[in-house]
Parts: sequence; C-alpha cells; structure tokens
Amino acid sequence: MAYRWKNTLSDCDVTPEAAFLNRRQLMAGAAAGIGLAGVGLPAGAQELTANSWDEITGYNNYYEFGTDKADPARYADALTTSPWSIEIDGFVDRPGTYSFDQIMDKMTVEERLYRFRCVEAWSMVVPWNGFELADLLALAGVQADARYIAFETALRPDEMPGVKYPVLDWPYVEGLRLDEAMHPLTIMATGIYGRDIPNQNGAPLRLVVPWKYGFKSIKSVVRITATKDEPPTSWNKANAREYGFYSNVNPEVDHPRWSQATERAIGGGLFSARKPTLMLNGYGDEVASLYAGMDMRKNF
Ligand SMILES: Nc1nc2c(c(=O)[nH]1)N[C@H]1C(S)=C(S)[C@@H](COP(=O)(O)O)O[C@H]1N2
Ligand SMILES: [Mo]
Repeated sequence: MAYRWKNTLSDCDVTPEAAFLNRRQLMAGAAAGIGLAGVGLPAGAQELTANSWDEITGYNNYYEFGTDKADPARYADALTTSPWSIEIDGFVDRPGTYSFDQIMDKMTVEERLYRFRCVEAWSMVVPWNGFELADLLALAGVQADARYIAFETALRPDEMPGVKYPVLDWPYVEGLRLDEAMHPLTIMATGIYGRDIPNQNGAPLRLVVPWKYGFKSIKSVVRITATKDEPPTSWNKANAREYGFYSNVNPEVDHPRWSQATERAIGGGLFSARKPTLMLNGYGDEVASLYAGMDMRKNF
C-alpha cells in the first residue's frame, strides 16, 4: 500500500497496533471526557478494545470486489486510488470537483475509536482516522434548501470484478438526512490505526456513521450531493422490505430474517461469544435526539 497521505500517527508504519495502543494508554491518563477525540469518544469508549489490523482488513463487505468476506482483501488492490477526486454538487454554494489532496489540506484528521455493527449481526471495534463530514460540507457550503446528503461510490468495471454481477444496482449509493450528516460523530475515514485506509476498507475515503448499520458507511466516495428529497440507497433499492433508509442500529427491531438483539464480535478467539446489541450501537446519548418523536419501527 502506498503511503500517499500521512494520517495522525507518525511512528505507526512499523507496528501500527502497538503505536496506537501505547498512545491510547498515554491518553488514558489525561482527563477523561475531554481531549483526544472529544465528542467522538462517548462515555465508556475507553473500555472498547479495538479489533486487530488483520481482522479489520481481512473480513470485509465491499461487493464491488465480490461477496465473500475475503474477496475485498484479495481483489481491491486493483482499485486506483490516486489521483482521486470527489464531485460535490446539488444545493451547495461551491459545487465542483475537489481533489483528495485539496480536501486533506483543509481537514483536521483525528482518531475515532468506534463500534461498527453490520446488519448481518457481526461487529468490530475500529480505530479510524478521519475528519468530520460537517467540515467537508462546510467547504462546499450547504444551502438552506438542502435536507439530505447523497453519496456515491466509484464504479470501475475494469478494476472491480464484482460489478459484473447484478447483486446491487451499481454504483453503490447511500444517503443521510442533513442533520445526521452534520452530526459530529459522522466522519469520512481516511485511515485505520494511523495508516492510510486500505482499499478493501474503502480507500481513499469512506463514510463512517457509527450508530447505523454498516451498509450506510459507503466506501470509496466519488460524489456527494446535497438534495431536497430523500436520496435512493442501494440496499433499500435491492430490498425495501428488509432495508430502510434510516437503518439505525436497534436491538428491538429485528431484520425480517434474523434477530438484531445480539451480535457476533469478530475476533477474540475463545471470548468471541455473542454480546447484546446496544440501542443506536451505544451512541444513544449523542444521537437519540435526532429521532425524537419518530417511530423507529416504521422508519427502520
Ligand atoms: N461501496 C460499498 N460500500 C460499502 C459496502 C459495499 O459493498 N460497497 N458494504 C457496506 C457494508 S454491508 C458494510 S458492513 C461495511 C463494511 O465495512 P468494512 O469492510 O470496512 O468493515 O461497508 C459498507 N460500505
Ligand atoms: Mo454490512
């Protein structure tokens, strides 16, 4: 992998996990509740143990490269991630093509240790590096008329062996309500363990919305559009009965074909027992107010 962009850690190239963990230990001595990632570290976050680099980068969903969990790690190397640019359009003051480097010059990259819960009922804990989506949206200047943000993944048949199969209606698209997109927990991830994010995890930058099922966290984003209407989303288009627009993690609303009450924590060997799934994936204190008065069963 080319180290085209340095994330926050400088000493991580050799032993990223060790460097990260040492740093976390140092930070643990600092006053709890402030500093490090600020709002990005909810109460109890210090108790989270990150999954290993190998787990995070070896067990993936990125259907453009195949539907097996090992396919992205096998095939995503073919994706050209440099140069990269994002088209930002729709209801914004400064629409246009923003190069990845141009964006990174302006953004503040920080560490965010987040729970990650796939709708398939497995989970990991990932030490992302990234910046707040709100800061990128501010660069483009979202207009008062906008109510949603739509996202699109690159579509490169020459580089993506999976897109010859009509598993989804390519390109992969996703969307958030504007207030969800602007929430400080919502980031664009550019790294993991202080290293550039690997292709299989969505290089060079992907959305991460930690209180929603993993499929909302769209990878390798090439277009961001501010819209008035709720944008179409890939899994909803594929099966509207099973996958809604909101897709908030909710142990009380089962998938039509399986329970969402518990999850299988990837890794951990003997200790990889199922654990209870938390409402809004444990981020309720931060985001429950976004859904006040909304029926989470209807708006699943
Ligand atoms: N473009 C694109 N983005 C995607 C997907 C995909 O297939 N294509 N899979 C989603 C799903 S179902 C999950 S669980 C997460 C997986 O992210 P990870 O491989 O980094 O764990 O990516 C999401 N983003
Ligand atoms: Mo997923």
